[in-house]
Amino acid sequence: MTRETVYIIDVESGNLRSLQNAIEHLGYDARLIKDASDPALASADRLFLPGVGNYGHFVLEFKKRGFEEPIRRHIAAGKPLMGICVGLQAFAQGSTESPGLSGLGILPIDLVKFDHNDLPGGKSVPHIGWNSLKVKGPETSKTYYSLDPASKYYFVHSYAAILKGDKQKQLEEEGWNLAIGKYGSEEFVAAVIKGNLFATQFHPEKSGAAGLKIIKAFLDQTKVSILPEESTSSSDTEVTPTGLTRRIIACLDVRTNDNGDLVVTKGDQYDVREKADSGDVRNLGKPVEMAEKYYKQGADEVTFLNITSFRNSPIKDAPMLDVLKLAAKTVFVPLTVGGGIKDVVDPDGTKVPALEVASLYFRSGADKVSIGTDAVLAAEAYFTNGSKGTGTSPIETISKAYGIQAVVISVDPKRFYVKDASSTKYQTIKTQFPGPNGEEYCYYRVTSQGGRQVHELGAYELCQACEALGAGEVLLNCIDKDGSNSGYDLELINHIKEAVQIPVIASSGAGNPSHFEEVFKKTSTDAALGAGMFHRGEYTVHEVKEYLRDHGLLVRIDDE
Ligand code: 1PR
Repeated sequence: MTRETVYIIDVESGNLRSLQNAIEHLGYDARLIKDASDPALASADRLFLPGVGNYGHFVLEFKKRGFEEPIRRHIAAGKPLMGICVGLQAFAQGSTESPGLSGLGILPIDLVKFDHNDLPGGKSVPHIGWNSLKVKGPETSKTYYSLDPASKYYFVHSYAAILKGDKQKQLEEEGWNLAIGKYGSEEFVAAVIKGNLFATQFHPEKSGAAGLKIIKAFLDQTKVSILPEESTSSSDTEVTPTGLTRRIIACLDVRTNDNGDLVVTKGDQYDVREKADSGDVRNLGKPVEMAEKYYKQGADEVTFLNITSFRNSPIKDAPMLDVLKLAAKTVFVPLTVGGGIKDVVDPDGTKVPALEVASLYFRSGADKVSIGTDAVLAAEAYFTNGSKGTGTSPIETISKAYGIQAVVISVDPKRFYVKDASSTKYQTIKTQFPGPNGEEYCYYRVTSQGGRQVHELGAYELCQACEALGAGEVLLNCIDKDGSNSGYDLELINHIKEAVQIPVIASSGAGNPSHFEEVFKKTSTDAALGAGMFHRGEYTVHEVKEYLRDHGLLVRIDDE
């Protein structure tokens, strides 16, 4: 049977591969339209307009490629169009992210940045994670393409169509059906529908089974009605201050073993070789299969770290590109890839800038790239340069092109004890776990090259520098805790949460579900990552989530 083709407007903004994969998974063909000269643009019936990253970059590129008039004609002709994320934002009038630049002005609202000071103790911006939405408006006759307020959807954005004053009423009076999201106390447009125009601020292609249902409903043009009464019922046990669920990430450390096979491995304090017998690299399974397994178990994100990339990974051979491409076909939650995101030189001498390396990963299905060694180098250069960026570091170049939400820094700190706070220029903490000589203070020195090189720089200062340079999230490992199964370093996590406003992912030390409960209850971490306990089969992600739910924490449990 021939499959029907639908079209995706390609403004070269982030990961379009995943949307294409989701559409194909649902039984349709998806083709990209790169500019207005493509005849398919006029003849297409259903169009997708996805976008991530910087508003100004997206809108300018959209207009430069000649899409504005054809898209207006498509909408005026009553043909279906679905915008996603910045693809929704483009319909607004403008955004404080890019002052002076007009959007399409179809949706009469301006976008503004979420307010970090909205909650006591601060609210992380960007808004990253799984949140719910509510459907407003008259109880009947509304059509919502399977939007379900009992489900959770994946959001990643700093700016939003925030509903202030009587804006919601005004939009509804103008015929916009709204699904409303809430981040802290700020209510914003999570999805809109008016006639043939449908747009979501969240990423349905990254929202597991619940998101796939929405894409399917749009593809099939089945506008299922949901009554607000049905929708509000929820078995959630906790109301988090932000509205976000407790995000659980499965992490796969990947490298080639001594036989040359790409395997998932796991270290103890970063040592990945077996202690006994052979001393081989520990082989815990195949990366793509394991990613798929964790997706099915309900992981909210999957992270791949190519842990030996620093040794030299000519871009042509980058084995992780194939891992990403394959994983993105079946894993419909966000994928992060790290290791080797830096300026590289191919064997033939061709220089490949980090931005291009990252672009290859985004085009292969990654949503975020994670930068380790180069983040340390960039932070050192930042301080040498009088607390200013050089404009050339990978953090800066990638976040400028793809948005800060696409750039994670992976921090590999080691605890370092000092006699008192004045014996170092770095920010210290008074620890509950004194050092070998009774030292009551410590800070965390950062390392690079997988812990091999220790730098005279504090993790607190590193994170602040990287946030200033344009990083959007911190993956906070801890070498002392890695593989220990003894729980997270709670002091480190609280220390870094104080340093930055961007989200922090707690990593290293998870050994059982109670460690996840502890890190969410005793710190303000935005997410928690586990590796060894999942890989060794001791617990599934689903078991961790059930445990958290049974202990009163809000988690996403996908219904498929
Ligand atoms: O420096 O930009 O090329 O990136 C290299 C990446 O590889 C960095 O993100 C660095 O953290 C990672 N890496 C390098 N060497 C190792 C190693 O283990 N020998 N792994 C390594 C880091 C740490 C965590 C781990 C948690 C949870 N892995 O991601 O998964 O500690 O483990 P647990 O739950 O079992 O305790 P660049």
